[in-house]
Amino acid sequence: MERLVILTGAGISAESGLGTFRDKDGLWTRHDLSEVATPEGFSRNPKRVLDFYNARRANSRAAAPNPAHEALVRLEQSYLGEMLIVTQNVDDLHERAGSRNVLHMHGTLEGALCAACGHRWPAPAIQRPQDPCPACTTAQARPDIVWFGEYPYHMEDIWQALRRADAFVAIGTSGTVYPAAAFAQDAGRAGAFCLELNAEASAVAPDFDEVRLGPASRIVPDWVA
Ligand code: BJW
Repeated sequence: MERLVILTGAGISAESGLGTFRDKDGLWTRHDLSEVATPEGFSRNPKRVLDFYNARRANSRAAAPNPAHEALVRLEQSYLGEMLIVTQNVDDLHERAGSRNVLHMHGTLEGALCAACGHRWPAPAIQRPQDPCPACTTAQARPDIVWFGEYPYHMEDIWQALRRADAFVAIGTSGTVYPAAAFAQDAGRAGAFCLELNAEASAVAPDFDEVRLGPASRIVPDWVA
């Protein structure tokens, strides 16, 4: 049975109107990542971090899947082998398009996490610093997002899938954030054919067997067809 692992990044949701991080006008050009995407930034100023993610959650809820998300649903429905989507994205556009087998390695905007006891629950539209944890009642509710310096989710399952993959495809990711930036090397070393689909060649393009450039809404449906 053929096994396919697809890694997606912010570029696949760009044409749904959700900003990327490192492109011109990307989120990290307007926000200091050490203040909004680290546990230390959250300790210093929880309100600033919650405001940042409340706005991101509202944008995500207002967005709709685009033809690239939809093409991956068609692929999953017709694929005769095993297909896994590993996304770095914290939006839920893959699920809302209809994809079934999706792992969110950097967490999700739709989740809340207690920084004190680790309990998880569905995030309200607006998270506030005084929100109590439903389990331990302390007021340290944060978004269920993996920040810099934190260990991403599902890593054992992801590495196992990469080791067993016949093909690995990365879509719309700059290849600058680890461990995801090393996935093409990991999969290639295990024998997978590696394909990059991106607007511009990523920082790790030499790790791929083939690179196809263009907007995700065009090149992903073209690849799936
Ligand atoms: C289009 C397009 C269109 C545009 N069509 N394409 C070496 C080894 C291991 C770790 C490290 C290491 N060196 C440093 C580290 C630590 C750190 C790290 O990587 N730092 C780098 C900056 C150097 N990593 C971590 O801390 C991670 N944890 C960790 O490493 O734990 C220890 C560990 C070690 C070894 C194994 C396992 C674990 C955690 C990283 C957490 C990242 N968190 C963020 C923010 C939270 C989520 C959120 O708020 O949304 O996640 S950062 C941000 O970057 C976000 C993204 O998921 C992530 C990746 O960004 P992405 O998706 O690639 O977006 P962009 O903007 O960079 O690129 C967009 C791409 O789309 C571009 O290529 C465009 O061309 C393209 N594009 N429009 C197609 N229309």
